[in-house]
Amino acid sequence: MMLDLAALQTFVDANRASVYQLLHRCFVLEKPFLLRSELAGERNEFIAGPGGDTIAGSTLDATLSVSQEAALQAPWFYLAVRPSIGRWRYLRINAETMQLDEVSVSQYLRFKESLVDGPGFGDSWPLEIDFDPFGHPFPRLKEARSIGRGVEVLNRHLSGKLLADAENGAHRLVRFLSLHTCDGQQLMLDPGMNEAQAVRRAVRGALEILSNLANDDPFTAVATELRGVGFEPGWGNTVGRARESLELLQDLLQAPDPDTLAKFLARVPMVFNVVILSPHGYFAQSNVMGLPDTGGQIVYILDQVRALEYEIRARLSEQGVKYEPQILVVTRLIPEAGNTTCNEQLESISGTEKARILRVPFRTETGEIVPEWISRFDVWPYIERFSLEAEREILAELRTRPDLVVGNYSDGNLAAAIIGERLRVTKCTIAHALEKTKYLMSDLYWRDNEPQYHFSCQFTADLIAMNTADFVITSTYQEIAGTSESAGQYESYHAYTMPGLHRVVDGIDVYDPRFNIVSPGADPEIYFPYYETDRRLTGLHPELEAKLFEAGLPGTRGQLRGPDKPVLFSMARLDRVKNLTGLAEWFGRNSRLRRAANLFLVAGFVDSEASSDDEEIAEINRMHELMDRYELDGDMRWVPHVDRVVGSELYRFVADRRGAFIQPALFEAFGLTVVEAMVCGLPTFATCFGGPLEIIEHGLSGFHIDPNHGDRSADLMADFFERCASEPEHWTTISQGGVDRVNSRYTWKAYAERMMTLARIYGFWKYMTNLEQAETRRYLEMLYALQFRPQAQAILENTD
Ligand code: UDP
Ligand code: LCN
Repeated sequence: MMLDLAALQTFVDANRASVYQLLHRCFVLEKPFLLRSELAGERNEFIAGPGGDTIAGSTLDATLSVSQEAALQAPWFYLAVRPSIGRWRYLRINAETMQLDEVSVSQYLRFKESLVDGPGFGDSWPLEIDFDPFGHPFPRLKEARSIGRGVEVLNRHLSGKLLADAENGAHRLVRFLSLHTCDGQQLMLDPGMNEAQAVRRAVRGALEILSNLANDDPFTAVATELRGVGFEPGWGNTVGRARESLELLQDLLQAPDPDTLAKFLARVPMVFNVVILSPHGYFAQSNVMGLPDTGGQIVYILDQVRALEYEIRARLSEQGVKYEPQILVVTRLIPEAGNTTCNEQLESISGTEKARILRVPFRTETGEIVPEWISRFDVWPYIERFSLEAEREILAELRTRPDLVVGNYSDGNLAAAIIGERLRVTKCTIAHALEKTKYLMSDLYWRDNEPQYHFSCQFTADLIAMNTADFVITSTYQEIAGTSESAGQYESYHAYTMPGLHRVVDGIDVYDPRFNIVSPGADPEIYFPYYETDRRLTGLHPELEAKLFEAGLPGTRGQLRGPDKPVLFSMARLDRVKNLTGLAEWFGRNSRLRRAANLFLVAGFVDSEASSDDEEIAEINRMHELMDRYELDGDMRWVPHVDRVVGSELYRFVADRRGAFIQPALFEAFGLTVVEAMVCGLPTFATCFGGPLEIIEHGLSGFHIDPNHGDRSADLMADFFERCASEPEHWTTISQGGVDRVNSRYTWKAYAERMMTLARIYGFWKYMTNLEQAETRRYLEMLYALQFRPQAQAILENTD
């Protein structure tokens, strides 16, 4: 939408009475802030009343419809307007004078601060964080539809520049090719060959040598002869591949274009060793699922490692380089680790040749090892020391520098920023779930949450990590830039204020080409459709039968009265945001759904004594209350968390009974259970807030539900079960739709190929553009030292 201020002012002037009434209606609510939905509610009611038709369809109405927030205190009415994805403008209207102005982001945030802290406060001079003046090394994307495809835009733009600077560009490309070594062996080009003209000649010579041989002859047959003209191994494992690679270089040295460049870089051996950081939670391969802070991120990383190792090894083999890639997942060593392996320093990762988990402890200021698990919200005082110790351990373990450092979640991303900067390697961050958007106004009212959540540290760490990364991987588009109606998770870091701490006026730009969507998948060895009967884990069926139906099974609650009914299944950690208690309530209230299906929950613990997590304990107690209140024991079964192999067969076991999966979260960043259930052929209902909005095509491969309208969602599920009872093929259509959707869009194979492409291309451009952003680095260091570190330190001081 175009925002035309002059037209808006003209409309306001011509309709002063109606506009005043509308503003007045909002003022009398006596709320300092109105969210988009609240603003829409007020607008709708006003429009339905007398005088409302003057506003309906007007330019003011259009502006209100794209406003994300209003901040108000009579006579001032401020609006945060989002005319299109990732673009923001700020307006204010004075209800006495009816004067309308555009204000800067800084003024808008200052007004918000004054509403939180009282008049006068907003006039003080807080730290304003602004990344805009540093200039951008890479061009910004122009179109919202390009967001999340940064690498393509970047590659196109920079290849153009390389072409424009022909001889110098070619020269740098040649230098780049002579940088590659592996295990002390020179690869690609002899470092003595640093003139583009000489390389052009040599390529011609090399192609002539190769022309006498068959395509599938091994490269080793010509290795000595090629070395004589300056070419080292790495061009291909066969004569045919080496020829193709040399021809691509020949084309690039003549006229670089983005496609040829991407194809050529895919052939250059650049990534051998990868470090993946994930400090918090219990990181291990078994007995950890369902423990606090231990969920999808662990599953994601373990699957990612297997896929990446396979991909890197396959590439190196095609490139003719004999090297076993090393991937290290670096996490926290927890001495008091219960029945997990989190107290072991090293653990090999199953399904890989050489990948391993390396555990490094958290230490106190005096160097003692912290023995117990620590919530992800309390890790901040330990991360710096952890990172420095991890860096030493990584170098000792790999016996070389990694080529890529990948951070996960806010703490891992900060550690990756610290280690990656010190080692000067390509850095990638993966948020998994940014806490900022999970809690309403978590920035503005940060002080209320500080004792429990320490967002002052977390959001600052996020800003530092995002701005340090060479590239950012997200699972979905909406994670970056939301939808036309709602802002994205990353977008929420663009401008916000934490009164008394800092005011961010340009924290991150979603049009930055660093952002790339690379969606995860579900391990095909574990998650496959229910109808692949040969692969089914039938040995587990008696156990699953007992989980669902056995009376009095210890640690469970509920005994299903109608065991033949289809099962509505949900499985998640028992966090508040997962909303399993909300689901129990919708189910309890909806007699049609209760008649049509039984509810089966796999979540946390049934016995609150077994949990050490406050939020989980509160949810356990609430679940019991709801089961009592709605007398759910005959229609609902609740069992504690299970491991993922059991979980996978459960999806299929429920599919055998023509059931469905429901993911009712208030917000879900991605939602691995959603793709797992779908690819197992279990029709899936999932929240419309977050990743599932993109994963599922409503009505084709599953259904979206709105967790804020539980009754409506329960009706939708009841409709589905009733329809399937009379029309069984409806179940099969949705089930197959889910399988097809995941297979076409969410696979680890595609993930690994794409991630390695990104690592190569960003690594290449980092070198080619000589991207030493010294000013930004210094600014980030200052933010770290002057703001993050004291806030982190304060956590320890406040708990002493
Ligand atoms: N999971 C599991 N057992 C449980 C609960 C969950 O194995 O009792 C697994 C589930 O199969 C999925 C992951 O934990 O692989 C949860 O990931 P998701 O992205 O759905 O949510 P997160 O926990 O990361 O918020
Ligand atoms: C964290 C979450 O909350 C989930 O939505 C994701 O699926 C998971 O991480 C893996 O990225």
